[in-house]
Amino acid sequence: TPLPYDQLPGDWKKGWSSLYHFWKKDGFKNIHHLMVENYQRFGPIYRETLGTQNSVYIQHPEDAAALFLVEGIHPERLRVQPWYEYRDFRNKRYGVLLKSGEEWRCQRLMLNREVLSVSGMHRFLPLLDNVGQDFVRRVYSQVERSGRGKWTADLTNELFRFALESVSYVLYGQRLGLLQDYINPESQEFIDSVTTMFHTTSPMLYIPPRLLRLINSSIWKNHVKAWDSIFNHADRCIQGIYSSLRHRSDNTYAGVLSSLLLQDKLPLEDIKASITELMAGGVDTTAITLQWAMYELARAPAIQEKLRSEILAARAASGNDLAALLKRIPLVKAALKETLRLHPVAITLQRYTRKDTVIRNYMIPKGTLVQVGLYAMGRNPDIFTFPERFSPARWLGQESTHFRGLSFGFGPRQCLGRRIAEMEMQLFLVHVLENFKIETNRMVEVESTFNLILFPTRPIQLTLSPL
Ligand code: HEM
Ligand code: 2DC
Repeated sequence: TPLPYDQLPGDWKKGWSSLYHFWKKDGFKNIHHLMVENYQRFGPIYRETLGTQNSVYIQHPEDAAALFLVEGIHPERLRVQPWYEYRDFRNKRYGVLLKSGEEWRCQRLMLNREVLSVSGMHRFLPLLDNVGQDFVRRVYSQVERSGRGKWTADLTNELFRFALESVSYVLYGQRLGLLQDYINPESQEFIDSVTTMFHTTSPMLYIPPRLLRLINSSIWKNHVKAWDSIFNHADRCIQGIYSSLRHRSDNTYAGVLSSLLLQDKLPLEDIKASITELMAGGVDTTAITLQWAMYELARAPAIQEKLRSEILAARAASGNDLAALLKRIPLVKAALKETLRLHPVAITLQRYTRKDTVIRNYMIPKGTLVQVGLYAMGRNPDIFTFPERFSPARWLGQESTHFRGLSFGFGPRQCLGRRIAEMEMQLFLVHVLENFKIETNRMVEVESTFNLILFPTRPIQLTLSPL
């Protein structure tokens, strides 16, 4: 018989003192490292209470499988309270990110058809290819300008611009022009606001935002300011498309938003809410992942060369047929999975259990928040052999991959932007590796810090030289 819930390992009885210790250890920034420590102390399953938030933590693939087996058809994640609080404060609709129940499911299924399905994907492939080509063009012009035959820089903001250009093109069917020298200051403000929004969210995970709102603390004020700017900019983009829709005569694909408006099945305010979430969700996530991918490939030149030969062969065999090209680059796809294993965007996946569930022989009551420690899983030597090694081939060989590639989540509530992200990142690597060698100072190790998603602790200098 399973052991009772109260016998789970962990310091869960000391809710508030845990929060205090957490704060003293600078846990807000290091939550992912503290999780690795906790697993070493308590084992593969433990319970923790931080302030008022009680969760069970797991990290083994088979335990994750057991959790997702009981997620039901309306799965729910941990509620990121400040995001709800902002929308309530400004009287805005929730998009699919924040909705729950039947309304979530219904709208999510509509959106899946546009952005997650295979047919949806084929429609935006050429758009993302175009943006990838423009990035390459921009690098060549920077190389030229440097007068040194190569370009060395912290590419963070360049990649933010690339990512926003990509996702906007898919959503609105129009280019923002962010890969030129002069860019619209509003777009830069949008980029900066998304980063600020993430940074100001993490401290509010454990301190009720309602309280911070009452005392008008600066963290809450900056959070509101960031969302205001995100919503204003998205609104202007949406309005532009909305008013030009009547003048459209041809029926070529004009992006996700037009397609949703023309179908006329979702309320306009709901479309706006979800499009805004997609636009904001499409910047830091892929930009940071691409930065890590280039960092890892720069530190492993032999692997970089293998990817390049794979790409050149795929190009030779498929020419400009993008779908055919993408079928021939398994190692590039594996390199992105491997990047996300070591540098996940989301440090955990979370679900509320829908019924009493046995995990690791403990009885977990219905309604418990269970978190899968993705960062810890990715670096656990019992789960991945030589986890510190960047080795894309591990995804293609004998090693088990069962419930190990969870970077985009799982099941009906998995990442809605997954296909956009994957296509965007694959095509980016295809174009960059076809044209440039990526290098970095291999002595410099970069760690990550938690600001809701994981960011590099310091700027990463990369050098791109034409082949
Ligand atoms: C949700 C990861 C890029 C939009 C999620 C979740 C994860 C994730 C782990 C939670 C899934 C779950 O609970 O099972 C990533 C990673 C990305 C990425 C690793 C890139 C490397 C994007 C992009 C967009 C996006 C580009 C928008 C275009 C969303 C949205 C949700 C979500 C809207 C919420 C879906 C829902 O609740 O129904 N993402 N994401 N993500 N992501 Fe992403
Ligand atoms: C953060 O303890 C740590 O994809 C918390 O594109 C648990 C948690 C809950 C939800 C996760 C969040 C973490 C990380 C960021 C995620 C988010 C769900 C969606 C969001 C993973 C792990 C993200 C980045 C979306 C954001 C869209 C937004 C900008 C509108």
